[in-house]
Parts: sequence; C-alpha cells; structure tokens
Amino acid sequence: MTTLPQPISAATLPASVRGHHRTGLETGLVHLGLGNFHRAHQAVYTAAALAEEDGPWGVHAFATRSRAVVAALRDQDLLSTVVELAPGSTAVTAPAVHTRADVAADDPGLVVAAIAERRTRVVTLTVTENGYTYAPATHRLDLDDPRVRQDLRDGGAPVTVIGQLVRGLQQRLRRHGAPVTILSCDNLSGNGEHTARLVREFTAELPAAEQAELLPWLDEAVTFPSSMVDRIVPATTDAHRATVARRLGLRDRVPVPAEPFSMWVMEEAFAAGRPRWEAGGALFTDHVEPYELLKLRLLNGTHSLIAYLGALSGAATIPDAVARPFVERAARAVLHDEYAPTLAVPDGVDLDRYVAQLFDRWANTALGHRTSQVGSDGSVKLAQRVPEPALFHLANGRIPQHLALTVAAYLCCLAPRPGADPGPHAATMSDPARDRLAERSARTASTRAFVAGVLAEDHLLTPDVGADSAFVHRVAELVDVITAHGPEAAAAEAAAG
Ligand code: CS2
Repeated sequence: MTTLPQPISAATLPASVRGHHRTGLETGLVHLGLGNFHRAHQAVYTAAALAEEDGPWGVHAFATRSRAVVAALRDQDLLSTVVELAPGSTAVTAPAVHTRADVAADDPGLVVAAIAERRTRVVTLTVTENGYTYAPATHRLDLDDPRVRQDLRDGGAPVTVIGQLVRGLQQRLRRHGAPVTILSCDNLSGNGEHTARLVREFTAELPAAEQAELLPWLDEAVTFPSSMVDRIVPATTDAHRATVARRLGLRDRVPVPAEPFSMWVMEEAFAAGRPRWEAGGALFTDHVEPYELLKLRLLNGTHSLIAYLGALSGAATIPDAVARPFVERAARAVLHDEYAPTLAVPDGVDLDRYVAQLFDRWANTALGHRTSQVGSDGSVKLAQRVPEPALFHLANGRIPQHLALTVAAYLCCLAPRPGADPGPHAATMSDPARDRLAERSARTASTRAFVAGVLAEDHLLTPDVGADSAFVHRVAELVDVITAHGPEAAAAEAAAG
C-alpha cells in the first residue's frame, strides 16, 4: 500500500524552503487577484523583503472567484509552493507571506473593508487586463458595462475591481484617512495612471457631495505608482503536484510553476511605506514607462503572435510553437522590425541580450506554457500590445506586416471563417469577445467586411487603427491566406510584404 504524502502545513514545511523565518506576521498588504502569477511574483519578492527586514508585510489576498485555490490554501496554513522549472533544473520554494485568503466574489464587502483598514499600506493588483472594466477603444471606464453601472448604484457590495477600490477608499477616508498606495501589477501600459484615471472616473459618477469629499483626498493621500512585472507563470497541472511530492515529500494542492527569470520595476511613489522588495531584486525608478513598453511589446506582443501561429499549426505549448522555424522567423520579424523601432530602450538594458533571453525563455520546455493560455483574452491583450506600434508604422507609410499577421491569426483562432477549423488549441482559448466575434464571422460573407466590422465598428484595437483601410485590408488578406493555405503560408506572405 502506498501512503499519500502529508499535506503541506506550517508544521510540515521544512525551514529550508520557507522564504523567511519571521513569525506572527502582521498584515500590511492587501492583494486583489490571488492567482498563480501573484504567488510566483509579488509573494516571492515580499518573502525576500521579510527575510532581510522585519515589517508588517503580511498579505491579505483575495481570489477574484476561485474558491478552489482559497480552500486549498486555508487547508494548508496559507502555504503553497513555487516550482521553478528550467530544462535540467527544478527548485521548490514556499514564500510564506499570506495572513488571510478570501474569495472577493463571495464577500465584496470584505474587500472594501480590507482596503479601508488602517493597517493596510499598499493594495497590489493582479486582476488581468480584463479586470479593469474599461473600454479598450477609449481606455475610459466602461459605463456601458452593467457591472459598473450596478456598482455605481449600489455602494455596499461592489463586484468590479474599480468599484471595490473606490468604495474601499471612500470608507478609508471616512474612518481615518490614512494614506495608502494602489499598485497595479498588470500588463497595461501606464498601469498606475490607468488605474488612477479609472478610479477618478468612477468617483466622478458618484453624487456631487461624495465626489467633493473623495477627489481632493485622492490627490493628497493615495498614490498609484506604475510597475512593470515579468515572470512566465503557466497554469498548474498534476505534474507540478507530483514534483512537489517528490522533492519535499509533501502534498501541495496548489503549487505554482514558474520560470527562473523574474523582474519587477516600479515607480518609487509609496504613500505609506513598502516592503524592501529590492531584497528580491526589484528595481525602483522614476521612469518605469520604457521598461513597461519594452516588456509589453517585445515579450507580450511577440508572445501573442507565437501563441496564435503556434495554435493554428497544432502546437500545444509555446516552446513547441517557437521551435517551428516559420514561427520563430515571424517572431523575430515582429520583434525586430515592428516592435523594437517603437521603443526607447531603458538605460542599463542590453537589447541584444534581452532578446536572446526572451527566445531562451520561450524555449523553456520544462515549463509547458500553453498556447491556449497566452492566446486567451486576446481582445483585451492585443489592444494593449498592437495599436501604438501599428500606428507608428502606418504614420511612416508602412504596413506593419507582422502586426497585421498577429491580428489575422488571432481572428482565425477565435472567429474562424465559415467552414475553417482552427484546431484544439484555439478552441480552448477563452475570450470575452469570442461569441461576438464568432457570430460576426458566421454572418458576414466577405472576409474584408468581417475584418472591417471587427476593427472599424467593434474597435477590437483602437478607432484610428480601425480607420486605416490599408491595415484592415492587409489583415483581411492574411485571414484569407490562413483560411485557405494555413499559418505558414500566411507568415511567408507577411515576410514578403
Ligand atoms: C503572456 C503573459 O498570457 C500572456 O499574454 O504574454 O502572461 C506573459 O507570460 C507574462 O506577462 C510574462 O511576464
């Protein structure tokens, strides 16, 4: 008879894998978005900070919806592991930083109360691009979203993140008014300013007296630093659970796989202190934007193209995809010819080294990052990655062929032309726009009209990209090539210009 390993807990976890040895941690951070990324990123930096300097930096974390993760963490004394994977090397650590875990959807009032607690000094967010309830075409708060409207009407239990932030800040001001920092850690350009703007736009819809109360205090006491976060963190599988069982002899129901690489760059604008995150390698700068754009375009933008071309050619994972010579060629072309010219490389970053490292990271076969995961939520991700670089080239009289290919491959995955089958990996990509796009594809006979509808009427990217008929035309041509001859033929077409 085989005995199951014991569950991971405060009693069973070996001291050698704990990120730090503090006990009786007090809560000073609230985190919204308790998913894999948070546990492999901010939690690791916070554990490193605590190893170096004591402080009230325990984390009260809220999962957006996932009860399974919260239930597992509660059964495990809020402990879980990070399994760092590279070909030929595995390392397991357990950053013990959480003091409480809850599900936001089950008790939104608790999120509001946690933000309002005096002891809360920083609220960190990893709620994905999709969690900010803004209209991608305008970047403004989406007042047409029924959840936003509901949150504006009903102050007690907001369901949107922006609603929760505003109600939490409102309660905070009324209770004591202590300063606080809201730190977005999502892949949005200017994520701090963006969050601040959405918070103010929501506030501007409240009754006049509430606006007059809150707006001046937001200016005085609340900061919204921008940050660039980077670590490839796939979804958890049984293989990761088995690795932890083998390594530690313990059962972790919710380990997080991650690549060894990790990076965090933030603006130094904290209203009420912060952990010594530099102990984990975080950088603080007054100019975070060049880092954000570098990462958002070279890594995330290229990643999208690899995911869509890969999925369409039958690749389940990013390393499988980028191992196909035509995908690698297309990735290098979009990166060097179309994204890189739109960037100012931050001081101290060696571009060639950065790019070489990206290709090594994508080739990490031990990680098994799925094309369907990177391809999910493309309607919100592409709007962050493609429009500005596309407009840069269009303004210079050039059609950015591989940005057009990115959009075409995305459309072929999510909304295939009638009769086309994009295969199993595209079929499992989730996207809030999937039904709308698929319905438009099914009812529009001409590809040109379909693509024009998506870009110029639905504003998948931005209105000015949608208004560029040469770009729209090229995307439509490439959709037709993918549909008739496959992704490799379309990549060859794009390369030929
Ligand atoms: C990826 C990112 O899913 C995606 O769109 O591009 O999640 C990427 O892996 C991370 O941003 C890496 O830091």
